[in-house]
Amino acid sequence: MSTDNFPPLKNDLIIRAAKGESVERVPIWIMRQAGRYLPEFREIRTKQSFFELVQNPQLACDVTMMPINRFDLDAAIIFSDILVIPQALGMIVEMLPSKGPSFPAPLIVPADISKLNKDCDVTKELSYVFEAITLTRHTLQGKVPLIGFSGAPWTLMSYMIEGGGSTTQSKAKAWLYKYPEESHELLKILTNVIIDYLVEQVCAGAQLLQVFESHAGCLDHTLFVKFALPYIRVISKRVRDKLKERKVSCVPMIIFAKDGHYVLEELSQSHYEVVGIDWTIKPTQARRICGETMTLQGNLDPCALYANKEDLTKMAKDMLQKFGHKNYIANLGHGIYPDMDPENVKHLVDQVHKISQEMIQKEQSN
Ligand code: 1CP
Repeated sequence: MSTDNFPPLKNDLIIRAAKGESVERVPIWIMRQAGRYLPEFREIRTKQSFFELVQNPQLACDVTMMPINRFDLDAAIIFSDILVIPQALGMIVEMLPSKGPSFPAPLIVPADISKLNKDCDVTKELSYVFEAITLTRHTLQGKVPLIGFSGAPWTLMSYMIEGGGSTTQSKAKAWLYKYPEESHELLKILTNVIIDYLVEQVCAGAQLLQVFESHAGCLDHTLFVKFALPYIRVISKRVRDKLKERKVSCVPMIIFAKDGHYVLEELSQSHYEVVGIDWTIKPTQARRICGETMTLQGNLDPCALYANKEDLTKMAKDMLQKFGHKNYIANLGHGIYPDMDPENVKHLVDQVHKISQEMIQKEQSN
């Protein structure tokens, strides 16, 4: 499938917001918008395993389109997972029902790094993601932009050592204290793969990129500045340089460090167009730290979707007033949960549009 005849983009609100340009209404998308809260996703999952969906470009495209067909969202995000990178490096990752991702053979000691296929050919190993992106760009017919993504190095390293989800990340953190040099070696391997992966996603048709540092909350400022931030910065710089070399236009990049309230200032100076804000951060504080000209994304508590519609409307309005409609992309402060009502997602999306449009019109008439 060709990458040089994509249909023209009809809704570029999120791209304009990311670049700090004016918008008629605030764009909104929802982290984990394609997933288990949708009955059509649960239906397809009765027939296919999670990674069968991810690895089949047509099915990954179909799942990506599910929330787009239902709601007036302003972006699609390619259906995949951050753990495809450890898979490309040769690790086995299984998705266990009610447990989530699991690595039967995690990294235990630094010598295990040598088992990784560190010179893996990303173009080949993850070709199914790039095919899914190209197919989805055509299927979207320019309705909304398509977001590509990757996990950040520290978050991927912690999964590879913990072997799955963990509340403390203590095994992975032990590496940072016991084996700092080898930790840097692993983080560098991941960074190189992530850079190639993001560049290829843009070449395949991704129109924005989000980097997920989901495990920022387990680090302190010193560890984050030493083991996470330098790699986050190298990624944004090298992705831009490599795209330039390939004569491909760069796309806006979003950094989302969950629970990274203690490094917001550093993140806002890391050459990403957008900083994602989790729900624990006061919007006014995020604005003060990151500055008025930085585009912020977030940060409604995902559990607000359990509220009744009237309260949800009030919370959407409050969020818009606090962030302001300029330099802003509405989203949850983390991913949506499986037991949430799709009707409330629709309500939130529509209310963000309605309220922000009124705010903008009112300001223009003054
Ligand atoms: O059983 C199932 O059907 C699997 C559920 C599921 C889904 C739908 C997982 C397992 N991943 C996904 C898709 C996914 N993962 C997307 C799709 C696009 C969309 O947003 O709609 C994205 C962007 C991700 C990214 C992802 N995977 C992150 C970063 C975002 C975040 O939540 O911080 C993380 C940490 C993962 C790992 C992962 N994959 C799946 C689960 C349950 C988890 C989290 C496990 C844990 O550590 O608690």
